[in-house]
Amino acid sequence: MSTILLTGFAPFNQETINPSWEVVRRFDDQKIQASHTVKVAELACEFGTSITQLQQLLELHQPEFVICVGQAGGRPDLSIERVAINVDDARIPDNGGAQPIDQAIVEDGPAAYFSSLPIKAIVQALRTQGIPASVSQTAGTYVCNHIFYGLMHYADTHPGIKRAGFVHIPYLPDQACHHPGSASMSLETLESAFRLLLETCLLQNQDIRLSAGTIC
Ligand code: PCA
Repeated sequence: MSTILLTGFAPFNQETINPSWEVVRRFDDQKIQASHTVKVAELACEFGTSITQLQQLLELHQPEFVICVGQAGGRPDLSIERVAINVDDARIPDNGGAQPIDQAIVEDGPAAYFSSLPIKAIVQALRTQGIPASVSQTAGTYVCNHIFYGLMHYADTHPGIKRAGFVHIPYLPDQACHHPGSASMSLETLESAFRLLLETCLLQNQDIRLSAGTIC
């Protein structure tokens, strides 16, 4: 039995819940395709600490697939992130009070890493089931991009991880009530989305050709 590691984040920026942990925790010890077991964990919304926690989890579980998930309040759909960049630039302090500005995540690391998830196949699979999803060209420069870069750097320097990437998700409806005008997605829809996403990762050896770019 191989392992899939799925992580969510602790609440931040005055929220009392983080939808990423709310959905991820539902998968604890679940089987996907009868070949993989899911392990879940909640990461601190803190620069540095979150990467240390993730590295410990990667060493403990030796997963084949790793998907980190975070909240992107205001985004309307599941954002399948394409690229992690080697910079921290925090608009607000993290949960530990740190606010790095223009700081490299890995000194002398590459400028960026691409996700190794089949991002286009995931978008297509979700849309086919009526779940809004898109490829996102930026995971921001806060703790989510930080963990995404830390994950991809680890995968690049340690053999064994087959595929790894990051997904941003919208607010839950309860949260959106406090942010009038913001989009939201129910926990049930998110749960269906992640089941489909995990199955797609296991079944899809190569990504598909699908236009998912943007024009500024
Ligand atoms: N979202 C933040 C950090 C934690 C989370 O869930 C982000 O997008 O960087």
